[in-house]
Order: sequence, then C-alpha cells, then structure tokens
Amino acid sequence: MSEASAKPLDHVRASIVEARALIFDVDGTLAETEEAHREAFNAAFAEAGLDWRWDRALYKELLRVTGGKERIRAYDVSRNSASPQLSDPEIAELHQAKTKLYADLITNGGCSLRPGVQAVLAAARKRGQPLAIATTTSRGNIDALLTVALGKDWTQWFAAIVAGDEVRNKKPAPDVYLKVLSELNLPGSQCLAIEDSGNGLASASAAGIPVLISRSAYFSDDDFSGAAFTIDDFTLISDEPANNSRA
Ligand code: XBP
Ligand code: MG
Repeated sequence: MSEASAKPLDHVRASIVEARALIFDVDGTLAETEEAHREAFNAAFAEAGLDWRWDRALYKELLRVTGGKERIRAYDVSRNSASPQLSDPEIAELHQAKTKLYADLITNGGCSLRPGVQAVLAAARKRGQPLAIATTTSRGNIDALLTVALGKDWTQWFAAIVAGDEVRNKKPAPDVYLKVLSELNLPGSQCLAIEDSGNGLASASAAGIPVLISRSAYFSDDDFSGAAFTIDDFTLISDEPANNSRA
C-alpha cells in the first residue's frame, strides 16, 4: 500500500529538505525494534524466575506506557495479584537485565534500519542538514542498534542525541524534544520530527515541532490526525529502492 494520507509526497519531500534539522525517534521509526525489546523483557522475566510472559497483543497494550521500567511497573500494578509488587530497586535490576539482553540480541542478531531510512539520513547528510535523535530508550540501546546499522562512528551522523534516561519526563512529555532543540539551538517550528507513535506525536507537538509519521508495526492504528504528514514507508520519500535499503 503506497500512501501519503495527509499531503502529496512532493510536499513531504519538500518539507524534509526545507527543515533546518530532522529529529528522529528510534524505536519503531529508525528500526522495528519492539519485537527485540519484547523478547528481551520476556527473557529477563524468565531469568528472574517470574512467570510473566508478554505476547504481542499484551505488548501492544503495554506500549501505551513509554519506558521499560515504567512499562514493567504498569504491568505489575495491572496484575492485581496477591503477591507483593516489585520495589523500585527490583524493577531497576530487572530492567538492567532486560537492557543487556536487548543489546546482546541487537549486537548478535542485528536489527536492520527500516527500508528507506538510511537513504533519508544519507541524503540529509549530503546536503549538510543536521540530524538529531529524540528517543525514550537508553543511549546504550541506541548505540547497540546504530553501531550495527551505521558503523562504530554512528554518533558523527547526529548533531544532537537525547535519550529517555537523560530527561525528567519521557514521551508523551516534550522533554526529549525540548532538549534536542536547545542543543541544536533551533526553533521547533523550523524543524521536522519523524515519529511512529501517538505518544511520539504528542511529545514532538508539545515541543512545537511539526511531525512526519511513518507507520510502524505496533502503532499503525494510532490517531495521527495531529501530524503534518503520515506515510507508510520511507522508501516513498527516499530514492532508495525498497529491496536495497538494508544497512
Ligand atoms: C520507545 C519506548 C521504549 C522501548 C523500550 O518509545 O517506549 O520504552 O519500548 O526501551 P519511543 P527501554 O519510540 O516513542 O521513543 O526499555 O530502554 O525503555
Ligand atoms: Mg517510536
């Protein structure tokens, strides 16, 4: 399905080129990472002796809560179990184990960038347009993903990188985007945020940044009526053929 639901693709391409910076979300936008996150959560639960298992349907619901630690807490509370809830240190330990398992999965198995992403990034670099990252996940997780996808010097692609553990409030709060804007020293209205979820859209919008949504596996049916543009696939706006887009 080739579609740009909000405006014609030429407008999307023009907005990308004209933006003073492109600010990318990571999970679901640069790559379809959530299945690796889900697998890592489940492996951490098993390692910790918990009989918790998050299937895809449950994980889709849980993804409404951004942040791994916050998601574990929300699930624990929702269980209404007679057994005591995990303490904050127990959740932190569980999440630390999950983060290591996730990095191992990504480093050993890899997780390709979504088709067309690398071409969009490379074209921006070629025209000297700053790129940035605003994500809920941790810097270590971005490092695992982008070291495989873009190489060990991946940080050189980005003028600003802000992770969820570096701000007070995670998405849908605007904190990560506001910190990126302050590091770029640019007004939000002149940048473009590239996101895949309703929470990401809310976060960037609250920071005053127009949003291009590229629908991902888990969030394709979110409400994107507040987005400037909605597309299904980055190959529609890059010159990269769909079958030649892997990092
Ligand atoms: C991504 C998230 C993250 C990941 C897991 O949201 O919500 O919590 O699912 O990462 P977004 P951590 O794409 O909107 O930034 O376990 O490291 O939190
Ligand atoms: Mg996302």
